[in-house]
Amino acid sequence: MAKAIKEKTRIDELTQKFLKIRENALKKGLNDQEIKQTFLSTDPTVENGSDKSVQKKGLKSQYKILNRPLFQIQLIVIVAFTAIGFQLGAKEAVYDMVYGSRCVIDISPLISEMVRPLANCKVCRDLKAVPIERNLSVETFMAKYAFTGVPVLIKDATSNWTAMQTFSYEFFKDLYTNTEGAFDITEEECQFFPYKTEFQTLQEALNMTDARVAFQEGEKPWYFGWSNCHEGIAKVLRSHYERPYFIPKDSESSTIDWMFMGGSGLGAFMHLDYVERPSWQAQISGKKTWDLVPSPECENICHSMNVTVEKGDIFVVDTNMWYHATFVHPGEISITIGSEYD
Ligand SMILES: O=C(O)CCC(=O)C(=O)O
Ligand SMILES: [Fe+2]
Repeated sequence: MAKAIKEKTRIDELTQKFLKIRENALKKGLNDQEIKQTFLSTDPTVENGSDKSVQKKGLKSQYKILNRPLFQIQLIVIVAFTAIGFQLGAKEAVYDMVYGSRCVIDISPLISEMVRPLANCKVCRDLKAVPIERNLSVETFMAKYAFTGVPVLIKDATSNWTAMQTFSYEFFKDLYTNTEGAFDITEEECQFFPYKTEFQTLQEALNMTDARVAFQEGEKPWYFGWSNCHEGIAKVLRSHYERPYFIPKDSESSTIDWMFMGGSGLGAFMHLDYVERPSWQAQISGKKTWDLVPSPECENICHSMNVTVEKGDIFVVDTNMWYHATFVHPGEISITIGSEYD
């Protein structure tokens, strides 16, 4: 127990130090995109976020950054802390504690936070509410939302999906239990977010007592999320939903589906993700409110907003650009499925 407390204190210290370093780096005017490129690759075609032209421009100066003494010192400190973190086995703990967010880049999330590309605050300067659309055309979606960083709620967008009648806790439980290797691959290659539960794996989460599943009195609440990377499961899931009608047919969509499921109250706590692309999320059941907060570099320019997503709606948001938290409304259990697009 004492060891665990000591370790937690060390992780806390480590976290604080990392966050401080990043704050200082930003204050000193370092460009996140440059730092990211320096860290992540020597491949200047690696892009992240929505405004690709801006990022390409930023790449020119990426090599200069290595000559900055401040950056050299920071680089050493970061690498040292990361090494300590990994040695302590703290990667996962730090990850859960600070972020619990989606991440496809296999590096410490603390580094992710330090090297996150700066958002283009112009896109949200005049935005006071999340736009709501119906019958959204592909052209309008592409022009106004797809890669601009402006979130959008599309009403009644899932009407012909059989997911609406099919997805439930029992459906996922049966699907995973009856598909060989599904739980194993989820544990090894996908992500599982326990949020306000004690579960460590999807298998545990899909093995609750009936009383808890039904939120009976005295039972602990639950809300969790996971990604699917099992081909067979993906096939089944995709037989129940389609690419949202407003996303162009030739857009490259991720093969990974994300599901979030649970009862009323806080869903995901406020966080920012480190995924390569913007996402859509369809509300299959229940009602959920998203709180959106601009990233720190935009906080004096852009406004925080919230939007309530009802059954049948699809919400599109760049989760790399907007801090987000979710709250499930009382009533029907909330079930969502989503993915990324390009
Ligand atoms: O649906 C939720 O509760 C959280 C979703 C989320 O964090 C995401 O899609 O990035
Ligand atoms: Fe997220």
